[in-house]
Amino acid sequence: MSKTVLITGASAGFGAATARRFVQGGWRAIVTARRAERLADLQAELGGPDKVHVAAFDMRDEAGMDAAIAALPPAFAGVDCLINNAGLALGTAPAQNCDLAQWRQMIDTNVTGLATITHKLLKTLIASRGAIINLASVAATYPYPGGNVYGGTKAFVRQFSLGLRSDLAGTGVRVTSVEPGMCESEFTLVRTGGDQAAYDRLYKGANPLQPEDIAETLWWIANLPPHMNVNAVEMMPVSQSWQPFAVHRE
Ligand code: 8X3
Repeated sequence: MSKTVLITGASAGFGAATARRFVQGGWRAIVTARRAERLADLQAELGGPDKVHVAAFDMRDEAGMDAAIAALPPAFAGVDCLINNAGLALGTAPAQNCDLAQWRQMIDTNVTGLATITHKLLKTLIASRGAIINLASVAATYPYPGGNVYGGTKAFVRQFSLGLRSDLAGTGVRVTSVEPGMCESEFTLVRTGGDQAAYDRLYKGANPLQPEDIAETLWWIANLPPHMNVNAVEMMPVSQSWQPFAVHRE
C-alpha cells in the first residue's frame, strides 16, 4: 500500500521538488504552504487529488493547522513521514541593525511552527512507525555574519531532532536532521526582500545545490530499511567550504 508524506512549505523550492520526488516514487503527498494556488498547480501537475492533498495554512496559525489536520481525507490521514521543510531566513544584516519583527517571524515559523505541527502529528507517526525529517541548515553548526537568529532557529531544529530521537526510542519512529548549505531557491529572494541582483551575485559561478538534490536525499532517507536511522546529514555544494576565524585587531 502506498505511503503518505506530509511536506510543509511545499509551494516552491525544496518542498515542491520533494513532493514531485515522492509522488513519482509512488507515495501520496499532503502539501502545505500559505499559497493555495501554487499548491493547487502542484496537485494538478502530480496527478490530482488521489495523489496530492492540498492543505493551505500559515505555519504560524495554529487554528488553521488544526483545521487542516482534522480535514485530511481518510486516504491521507495515516501520515508515514513528516517533512518539516517550511522555514525562512529574513535579512543578512548584523544583529544590531536587524528588524525585531523579522526575528520574530523566523522564530515563529522555524521554531514554533515546526514544533507545533510535530507535536500534533506525533501520535499519528507513532501509530504508523513513521519518520520525521527536519530541514535544518549548515547555519545550525557554523556561524556566519548576518546569520544571527536564522542560525539560532536552525540550531534548535538540529537539537530538537536529536532530542526527539531520545524520546521516541522504542516506538520505531525515525528522526533525521538534514542540514544543507548553499542551495539555489526562492530562499534567497525571500531573505533579501526580492533582490534579484543579490540572488544572481550569490549563485553566479558557484554551482550551488539544487532543490532536486535535497529532494533526492530526503527520498533516500525516507526509504531506508526500517532498522536504519540517519541522525543527521550535512551537505554543501563542492564550491562552498570554510574560511579562517575572523580576528579583529585594535
Ligand atoms: C542556508 C544555507 O549556506 O545559505 O540554510 O547558510 S546557507
